[in-house]
Order: sequence, then C-alpha cells, then structure tokens
Amino acid sequence: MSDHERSSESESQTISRRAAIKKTVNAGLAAGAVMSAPSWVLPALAQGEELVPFSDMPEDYSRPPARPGGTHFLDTRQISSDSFYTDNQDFYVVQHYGQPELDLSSYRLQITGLVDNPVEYTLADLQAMPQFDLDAGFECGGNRPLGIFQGLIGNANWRGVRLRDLLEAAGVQPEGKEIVFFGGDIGVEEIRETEVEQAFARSLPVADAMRDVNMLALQMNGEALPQGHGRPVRLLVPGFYGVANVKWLTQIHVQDRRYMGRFMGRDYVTLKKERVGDQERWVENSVTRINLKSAIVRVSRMADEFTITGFVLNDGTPLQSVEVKIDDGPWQRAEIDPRSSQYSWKLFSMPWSNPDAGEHTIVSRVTDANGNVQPAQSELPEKVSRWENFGQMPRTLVIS
Ligand SMILES: Nc1nc2c(c(=O)[nH]1)N[C@H]1C(S)=C(S)[C@@H](COP(=O)(O)O)O[C@H]1N2
Ligand SMILES: [Mo]
Repeated sequence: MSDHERSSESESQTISRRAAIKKTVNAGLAAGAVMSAPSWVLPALAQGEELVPFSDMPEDYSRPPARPGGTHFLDTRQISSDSFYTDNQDFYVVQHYGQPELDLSSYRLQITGLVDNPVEYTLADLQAMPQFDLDAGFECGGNRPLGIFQGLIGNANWRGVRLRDLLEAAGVQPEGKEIVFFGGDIGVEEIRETEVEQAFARSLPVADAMRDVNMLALQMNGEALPQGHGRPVRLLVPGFYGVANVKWLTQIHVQDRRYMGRFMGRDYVTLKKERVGDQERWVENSVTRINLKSAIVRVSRMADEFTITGFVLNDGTPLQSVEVKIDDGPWQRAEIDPRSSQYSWKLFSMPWSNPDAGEHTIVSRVTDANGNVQPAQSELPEKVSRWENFGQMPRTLVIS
C-alpha cells in the first residue's frame, strides 16, 4: 500500500480496522490461553521469580538515572506484565535543542498560513475543548538493540484535543497541502555555511494530519503533560515514530509545499536500497510510520518455568501473530497482552519449560493481518543510515 493510499483511507475503514484488531488480539489471546496460563496476572517479579541475565548484555549493565532536562531510556528488562503503561518518570526522553520552559499563563498555540480563520488559543482555551483519550506507544526512529537494548520506547495513555477539530475550525484552504508543527525549542543550525535559528519542526500531508486519532495531548497517564514530554501541549501521531510527536507545540502552519527542515529533510532520513519500478535505487525517506517490529526484552525464571517477554510496535495495522523461536526449534506462538489496542505497544509472553542447561539463542517475529512478516536482519534491504531498526533481534542467554 502506498503512503498516499494509506493516508486517504476513509473513516469507516479506520473503524473497521480498529474492530478487526480487537478481534485479532482476542483471537491471539484465546489461542495462547489454551497453551499456557495467562502470565498477565502475575506481579512484575513474583516471589521466587528472578530475571535471567542475557549473555549479549554486559554483566554490569545499567543505564544512567533520569536527569531533569536530559535524555532518558528504559531498562527494557523491567518491561513486565505490570508495566503496560510506562511510568511518566521512566518514559524515554529525547530532544534535540534542549527542553524549553514555556510560561503557561502566556502560552499560545497559533494556527497560521492557508486557513480561513487564523487563530490563537490559550492553554485554558484548549483545556475547555472536548477531549478524547488514547493508548499509544512509540519508539525513537533511532532506537536500536545494541548498547541501549531498545530503551528509546514507551507506552502511555494520552488525553487531549483532536487535531482535526482545530484544523476544521481553522478551515484549511484547498491550496493547503502540508501542515507544519513547530516546537518552542530553538537551536542554531549551520545550513550552507550560514548559522540560522531553527525551531524543532515536523510536517504531515493534510490527509495524514486529518486522521481522527491525531491528538494535541495535554495529559499523559492522567497527569498534566510533564516538562520533559512537551509541557503544556504536544502533538501525538499514533502509529508514527516518536519524531512526529512534536513537543512544546506553539504553532501549526498550513502551506502549499513540502516542509524541508532538518527533521524532515536532512535528519531522521533513512537511506536504503530499494526497487523503484524495475530499477534498483538508493532511496532517502523521512522517518514516518513505525515499521512492523517485535523484540524480546526479558526472560524471567520461577524454578524450572521460564517466561520470555517482549514488545511489538507498528503503524496500527492489526496483528496476526507473534512467534518465538528457541535455537533451531520451530516458531511457537506467543500470547499477546489483552490490554493491547490499535496504537498501544503489544506486550507478548511465552512460557519456556525446563530448558536444557547451556547457551540458547531466542528470537521473536511478528506477522500482521496483511501477511507482512518481520524480516530477519539478513532479509532487510541494504541500509546505511541508523534510523528504522526493525529486523528480527536474536538474544542470547545461558541457562545454568
Ligand atoms: N519540540 C520537540 N519535539 C520533539 C523532539 C524535539 O527535539 N523537539 N524530539 C522528537 C523525537 S526525535 C522523539 S523520539 C520524541 C521523544 O518523545 P518523548 O521524549 O516524549 O519520549 O519527541 C519528538 N518531539
Ligand atoms: Mo527520536
């Protein structure tokens, strides 16, 4: 499906897709439930349960503590049945120009450009509008297995105003093609040997911006949006990599051409070899929808019963299955957390009884309802940029 076809998908298709994922996830649960006791009712580490170290991780692995104003990543071994929602204090934090402190009483969100009614909202205006809430998980487009073990990831319940309501009130003119979202954070960029001030910004084509799930989020897990996550307002584009979710949002601008700023045109741009018609070409694309991805992050042990846990992220397409392979064994179906919804992360688990002592390699793969299978690293196209790491990720551990 091309991006264009995806973005012009009608409301009714969106709704039926959402109904479909409910069914698919429930079906996955029913199938898994026959094979194993549901693990989701267990606390993070039950009494007598212990984490089994991965041998692909340094023995003294630890991540730096969260610092106000800094970046932060999850220790993904701590993702368990208890952590469907990532704590606000532990949700990963990434920004490129530092964290601006916006004054809430003078805060304004402007809507400008090719609109019938340019407008400025105060925070109180936004808070007084109808709100909706949605579970959404996402990862940084630069998330990776090595070093940080997939830590640039999180899942939360978000609450805020529907972006489409604001765009409709503003009245996007027919010449408006692209919607640009500016943050209040400003950095200096050297472009063509000239130093210029730039705000962090990302853009969406009008059709993508009009999706009914896009939110101007004011709350995260029931609290006012924390400073590190964009206080007081951030854009949330469910199903997209984190870079789309502009924090400290101050301006929405409608224009008749592509926005080419650093984070659309130069950075967060993946370079890979692809077939274009019957030609093989090196293609650059900006990081947008989350590729179909699963990864194992945790193995726990209770006597001789082991549990393998991992996560799935994608663009919201319903899933068919998540499977785990141990050494050269068959792919075995894992159980998907029934709390999963279309844009949340989907945690999965699989019991592993009485493994043999010695080193083992375990790997997961996810298949979506359209039959797309998460590829092995060796099946991925040649790629030279560090964005969009979604191939299968084998992990190793030693059972003693
Ligand atoms: N204003 C602003 N928004 C931003 C960024 C930024 O640098 N400035 N970084 C983006 C990137 S690259 C990511 S991965 C996500 C991280 O969101 P989080 O810190 O809430 O997890 O924010 C996005 N939104
Ligand atoms: Mo990112």
